[in-house]
Amino acid sequence: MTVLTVAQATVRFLEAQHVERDGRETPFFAGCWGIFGHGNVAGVGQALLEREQSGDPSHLRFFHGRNEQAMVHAAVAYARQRDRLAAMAVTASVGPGATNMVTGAALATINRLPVLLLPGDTFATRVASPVLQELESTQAGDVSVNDVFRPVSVHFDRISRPEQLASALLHAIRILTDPAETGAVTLALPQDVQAEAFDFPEALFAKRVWHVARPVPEPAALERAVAVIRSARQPLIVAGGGVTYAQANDALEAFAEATGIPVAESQAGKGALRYDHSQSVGAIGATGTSAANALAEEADVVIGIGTRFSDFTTASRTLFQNPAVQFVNLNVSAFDTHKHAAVSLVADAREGLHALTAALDGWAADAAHTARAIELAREWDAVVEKAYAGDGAPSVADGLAIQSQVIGAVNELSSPRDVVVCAAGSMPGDLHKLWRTRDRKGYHVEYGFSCMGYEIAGGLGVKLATVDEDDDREVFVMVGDGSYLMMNAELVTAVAEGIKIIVILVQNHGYASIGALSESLGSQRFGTSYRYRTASGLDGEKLPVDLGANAASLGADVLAVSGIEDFRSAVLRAKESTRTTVIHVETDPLVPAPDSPAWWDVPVSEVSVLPSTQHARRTYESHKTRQRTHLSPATAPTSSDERARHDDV
Ligand SMILES: Cc1ncc(C[n+]2csc(CCOP(=O)(O)OP(=O)(O)O)c2C)c(N)n1
Ligand SMILES: [Mg+2]
Repeated sequence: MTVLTVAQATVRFLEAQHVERDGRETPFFAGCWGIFGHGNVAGVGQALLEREQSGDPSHLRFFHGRNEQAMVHAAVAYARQRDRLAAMAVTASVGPGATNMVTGAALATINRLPVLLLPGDTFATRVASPVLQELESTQAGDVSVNDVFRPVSVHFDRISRPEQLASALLHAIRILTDPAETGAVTLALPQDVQAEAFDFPEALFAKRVWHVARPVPEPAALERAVAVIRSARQPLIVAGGGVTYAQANDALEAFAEATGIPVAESQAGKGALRYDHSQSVGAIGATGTSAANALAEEADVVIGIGTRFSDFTTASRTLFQNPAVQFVNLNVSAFDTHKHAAVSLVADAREGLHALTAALDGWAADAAHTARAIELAREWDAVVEKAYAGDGAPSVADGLAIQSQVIGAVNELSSPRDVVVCAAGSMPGDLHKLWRTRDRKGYHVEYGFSCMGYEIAGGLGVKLATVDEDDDREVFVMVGDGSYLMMNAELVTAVAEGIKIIVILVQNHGYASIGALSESLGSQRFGTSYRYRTASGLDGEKLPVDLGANAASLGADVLAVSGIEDFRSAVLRAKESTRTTVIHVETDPLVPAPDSPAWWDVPVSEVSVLPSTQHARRTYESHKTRQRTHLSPATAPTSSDERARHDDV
């Protein structure tokens, strides 16, 4: 037996966890982020210190973040870059330190990315209640602020007795390492229990290897899927993040080439296939390419692979307009395979693709269909070329760059394996349709939660992962001024850790994204730009904010540029540097990227005194008529069957 505190036991246990997939074994926990307060300083904090001073090279590394939410972002980005085969823990104090992590927890769970959250909790004994930062609930004696983690965690537990720890830890790691279940796992640790000693069985700390499953498809399910695919005349693949997490990119390419089926990509799936593969039709949905969206409109069979089919991917269910469309969904989670009444193929993406390729041997989509897809993709690439060059854009205010030129310059000046990181604002949509992804890990846009403030912290997590894997990639963080203002403090952490990221800070004095959305919905860009208040509202001059000076004050190198040529040389200088560098560039918020011929459902007021809103409501109602339910159960057709399916409305 080993006498340790609950916190010491937790840290020792985390150090001993490993994962194995495809015969490759690695430690699962790459470190623990933390900010200390009275709820964790003498518990988890002491345990981390003790291990750091032990001289043991396998001790759990400690990373000191500046904001709890940002620490979770960094941890989640790390796990994504490592294809979920490694993760991080995050410790926070009681009260605000803990609740600051809630947004990060939701982001992790929605994006299906593992993170272990260890919020401090108030005394289990309650001897001195209420302690500083304790919520006193008249409704229940056993509630603390940490109960808000329950809906946003895939698993929540509170360790109120040391005896509970062993089974709770094992359960936590099982879920974190299960591709079908993973997300945020929260173990709330009351401050007194963290410091309490207990005689733990030694076996708890033995090296443990968790085998990350690659479930194979059930033969009957495979047969059903194959029958539907064989009946297809205009099939389309929608690749999601699951393709990359399963490292199924080569299997996808082989499947696409064997069958001639074009491949479209969701945000998380971008990079599933290189942009210059002839069958890659790029982004799909509300921010999709004209190629992917035209094929989606006509598709009779849609093969979703590792995708959640979010509203951005389906253009709020207006994208797939063929009345006979049916879906075949390959996913490791049955929760996703059943969406759109699909034929369900529960399996690891790589295993599933291998099985489909073998079972469809000798079958291919109509050659004319593949040829059309290739032609449509070429047409879109010409649009990208023009957008990168700024051709055909409306006239731009003096000296300002256009966002699509900025994206083009970063794409052209970065190496194929470099990583672009983004999360919210107008850039995720522009990147989705315009970024030329040349490597399966080259595109990291968090668009499950699209959380403003993820960018810099996420970039730091990605870069840490590349350093740990000895994988020489530059990380380009694309961040708008709005997101930057929300959360920039991890620049300090990047400087402290000597971790280099390149931050492209796009200043357009407010929200280009929500501004354009607001205008399209009849709300006249109200409250979307950063201006002085005047008698008529927030419509005065631009504010004298200098975000470059702000970044410099945090210890980053800053290159303030004007115009696109200046920007290009700054990117080259930033690449040469070994230090975290922020390139501050001003762009014109009123010049949009090439349009996506797709809609996004954002409801407009049904009644209003404003003519702009009344007009937008009429447009909204006409779009609503195109929304589909996709409820008809998928069935393989009989030979003479020209099925009329009745999905609509
Ligand atoms: C935390 C959070 N709050 C609000 C939103 C809604 N939202 C999405 S984009 C955006 C504006 C982003 O502004 P900026 O970073 O400057 O990017 P731009 O739109 O100018 O490209 C807002 C408020 C969000 N996604 N996340
Ligand atoms: Mg902005």
